[in-house]
Amino acid sequence: MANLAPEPEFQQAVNEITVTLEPFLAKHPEYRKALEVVQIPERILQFRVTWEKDDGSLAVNRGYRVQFNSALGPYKGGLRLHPTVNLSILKFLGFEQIFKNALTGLMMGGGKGGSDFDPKGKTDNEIRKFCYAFMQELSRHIGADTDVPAGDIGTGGREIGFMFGAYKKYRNEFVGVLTGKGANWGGSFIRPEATGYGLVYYVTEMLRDLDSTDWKNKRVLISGAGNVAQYAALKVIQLGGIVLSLSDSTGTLLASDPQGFFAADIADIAQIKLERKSLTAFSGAGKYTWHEGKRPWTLVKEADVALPSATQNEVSGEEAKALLKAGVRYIAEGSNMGCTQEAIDVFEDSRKSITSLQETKGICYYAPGKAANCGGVAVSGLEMAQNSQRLKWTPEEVDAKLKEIMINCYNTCRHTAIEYAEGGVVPSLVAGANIAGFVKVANAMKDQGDWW
Ligand code: NDP
Ligand code: 8G0
Repeated sequence: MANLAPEPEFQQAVNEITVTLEPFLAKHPEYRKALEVVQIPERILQFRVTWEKDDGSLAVNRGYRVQFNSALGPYKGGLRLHPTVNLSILKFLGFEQIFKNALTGLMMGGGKGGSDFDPKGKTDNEIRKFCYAFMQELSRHIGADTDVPAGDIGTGGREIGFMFGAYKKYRNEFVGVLTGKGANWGGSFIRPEATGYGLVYYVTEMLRDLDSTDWKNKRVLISGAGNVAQYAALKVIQLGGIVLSLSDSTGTLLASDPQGFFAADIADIAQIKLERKSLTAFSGAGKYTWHEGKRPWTLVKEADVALPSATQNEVSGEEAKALLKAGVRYIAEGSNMGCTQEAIDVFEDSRKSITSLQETKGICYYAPGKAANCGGVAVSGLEMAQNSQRLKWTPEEVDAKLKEIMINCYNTCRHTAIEYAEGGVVPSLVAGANIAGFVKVANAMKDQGDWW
């Protein structure tokens, strides 16, 4: 084994795949070669980004694009702008993206990129200068049929607009090279909503399957207050559920009202986040309590569903136990790798412990991000399809396609788990997602001569 720099997040993602693939690999040992090959990115780009601050001084950041796998289509995945960005994080995100994109059923490869640039405390003018400088280099390496980036943490519609404008100037092409574009200049309807809505559609299938129930009066803990969390919360409310919490990197807001969060308050929070401010800037008129520096998972005595939607490793093993104790029966990741391996073990052990569907009390049914949050990239795939045809589908058409993709994804995870993963009355969605995504990609790689 080569002596490589430690990459803890990437190693965590590879380990999870390796362990959950084992039942499949035991039956089909020839695929072990594919697992070895698929772990190495096809290409990694690293570059310098210098940009000018408002006071005229120079700032410099690291820019990256991990072009991980193109067996199923052009590299596809977001751009993260956050001070914690490094190659371990982008490799884990790019690796997960390969299998997630396969699970959408659309033709997209996997990639991820970004920069250690911190949008907080920057002016809109500085953000624009950074985006142009970042795209000056990235524009040489991407293209509508090569690599199609999008937003992610710290990169929303405003940043995608600046990056698209920069690409167009540097390359003199108006093409679908980025997704998450404005709805009036090439973007798809429902792309902003897609990840949060898709997450809720996925959990709808879990609720139906395990308990023949729906969202009505379900008490839902949500972390994060960004794109994914906001739209997940709005969809839960629309379907009759009760949103108990939202959070950010500074703390958690808990609803004091039995009705939970109000949609109008989520709109106010969206505006605060657009201005890159902390949730402490939200007044809430006495309807909420603030828990400084806390995550939501240990703050309530009872809940039914948990939707981590902020960042990786945001649920620890101890917090997973607290969720089980609070009666949480469903956990689905809006964030990528939202749960630590210890947390996944707690949920998966609870699933394995039962022997009949009559005694499912006390289990927590877990859905991994690469399945539950694939709605975002799926609608990005639909945006690419619309761009290629130079036409536009209605919001209703896109929403219907998103729903169908999430239902198919759930069924694929479930059926693959039943076919390959170790028994258990309730299937392992994490094993099902990993096996189904991997087999699809590995087969395409074999056909294309990537392994033999
Ligand atoms: P946003 O930037 O819109 O929001 C991120 C939210 O998470 C903010 O509330 C932010 O808090 C919080 N957060 C970010 N980093 C940390 C951290 N290190 N510790 C605590 N809180 C943190 O991002 P998105 O909503 O787009 O993304 C959220 C997650 O969902 C990410 O894991 C992303 O990869 C994943 N995802 C996103 C998709 C999309 O379409 N956008 C698709 C699929 C997955 P603060 O405001 O204080 O920084
Ligand atoms: O649309 C995308 O390619 C995209 C953007 C942000 C995050 C993700 C993801 O699936 O994690 C995809």
